[in-house]
Amino acid sequence: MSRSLPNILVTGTPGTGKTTTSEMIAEVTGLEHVNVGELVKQKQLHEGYLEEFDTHVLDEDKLLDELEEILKEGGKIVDFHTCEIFPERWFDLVLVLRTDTAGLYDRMTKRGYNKRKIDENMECEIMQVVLETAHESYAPEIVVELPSNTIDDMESNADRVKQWLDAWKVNNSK
Ligand code: DAT
Repeated sequence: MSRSLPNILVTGTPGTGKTTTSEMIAEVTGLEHVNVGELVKQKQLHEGYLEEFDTHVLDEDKLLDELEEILKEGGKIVDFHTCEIFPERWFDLVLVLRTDTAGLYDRMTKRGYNKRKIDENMECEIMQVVLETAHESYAPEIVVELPSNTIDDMESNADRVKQWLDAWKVNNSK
């Protein structure tokens, strides 16, 4: 797919900082943040809510159709905890945010997640599930693991993306 601006996927276990980081990247790069979790709720791209897991059951077909339209012109930062459902061709860069367990536990407790959800997400982060899934789903050279423990980390991650974008523009200018 040829785009005048790249699309970036920001993924990671819930609580690792996808939304906050995506907003900061949007601020420094001018790219547009697409919060997939919010989009799913707003546009009802789900088949209902599962109380037990405190989550919506995705309607993947609907979600992919909606996102295909949004992403086709490029310039989007897509923020979602699941990364394997998207076509590989959509993204030019895939960032996997990582947070140390103590910090992640605190963030999820502050959010009021139930114990089950906290345990699941802690295990997900410890077992590097999202990182491994990203490596299985995308070309190795576009997958980048980034620490997201502190505000400094977040700022330096956003700066890195800005530099990457500047290089992308040079390499893709006609
Ligand atoms: P996610 O979108 O991955 O679920 P979030 O962006 O909503 O995560 O962040 C969850 C909470 O953690 C929020 O209160 C902001 C805080 N946070 C996120 N990234 C951080 C970082 N790198 N340093 C400190 N706090 C961070």
